[in-house]
Amino acid sequence: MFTVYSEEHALHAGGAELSAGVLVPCYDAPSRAEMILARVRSAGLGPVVAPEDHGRGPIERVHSPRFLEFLSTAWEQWQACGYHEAALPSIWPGRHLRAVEPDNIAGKLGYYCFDASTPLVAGSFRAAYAAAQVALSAAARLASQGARRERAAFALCRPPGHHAASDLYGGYCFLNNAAIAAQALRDVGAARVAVLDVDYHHGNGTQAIFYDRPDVLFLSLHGDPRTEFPFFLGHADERGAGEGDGYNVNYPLPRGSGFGAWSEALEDACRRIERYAPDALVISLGVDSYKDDPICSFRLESADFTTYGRRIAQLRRPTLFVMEGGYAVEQIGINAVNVLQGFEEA
Ligand code: OKP
Ligand code: ZN
Repeated sequence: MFTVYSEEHALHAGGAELSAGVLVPCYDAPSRAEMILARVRSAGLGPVVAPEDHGRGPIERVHSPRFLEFLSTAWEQWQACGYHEAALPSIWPGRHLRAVEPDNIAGKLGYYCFDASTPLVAGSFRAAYAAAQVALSAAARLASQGARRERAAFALCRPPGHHAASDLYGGYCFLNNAAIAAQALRDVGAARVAVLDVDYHHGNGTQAIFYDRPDVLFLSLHGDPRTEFPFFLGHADERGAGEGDGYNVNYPLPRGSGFGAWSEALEDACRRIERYAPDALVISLGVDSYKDDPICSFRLESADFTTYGRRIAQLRRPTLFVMEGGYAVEQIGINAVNVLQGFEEA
């Protein structure tokens, strides 16, 4: 399987996130991507290539121009106020307030960012832009005609993307790599695309982006938002809206769920994907469902990742794997590559 990887992910680093009332080193550290890359190489998964630059056009198909303008200039605005530490919001337009975009950067951060775990530093936008290009370049491999066409590709993205909506970032995510790739696949001729999100956390951004559309089916297995981040989306009764009614499927699972409950939900998701018969499948591949993940509670073993990779392959669709979360850094490469190897051996 082809892997697309950009070293520019490392430009997003050095921040701290607010956790349990204190600033702690970011869980989304550059070492995550480096560990996955090392495993891709040592396992002999296949060639590793750098992304091509597809420009801002395909990103603008998903994210609003104002949001992109904000993200690409936020660091300069922050610095102009005399701040040197990573930019984090500390106020939000919560209930009973008015979500009108302020002029001041401190207000803008709360307007465009939904949590205090996503620091923005000098290189954050460039890293996020590179991750989007990684996803687009991997998607292009599935869509290309002739000898370059692949059955599957791995977009080794960092920072992740599935929490980012059209004009909102957070949850370590700035640009929604999986959504940008899914839209790009639509734009080159796929009539229907399914996005299956297996990250521990609900893919609230991806859900929001495609919520009213029947041409992109979104399915997500995740920790129940009643107890798990991102708390404010991901319930089972969110089924899509308008023409998109019936094309959003959530599987909230209780804290501490093991592979039994998890793979039952996956089986239901796979049957729905089969019925939908998409022209392409995008997997939001978070491996934070692993038993030793420091911020998650599911109990998957490393071997379970191979097992479910095999099941995804049985869908027999052109498949794009887009890296999302996973914070047990020592095991992250093994778990991610196990999914890809399981897929390849099926
Ligand atoms: C991103 B992805 C822990 C708080 C965690 C953010 C979690 C983001 C997960 N101190 N808050 O879905 O893996
Ligand atoms: Zn996650």
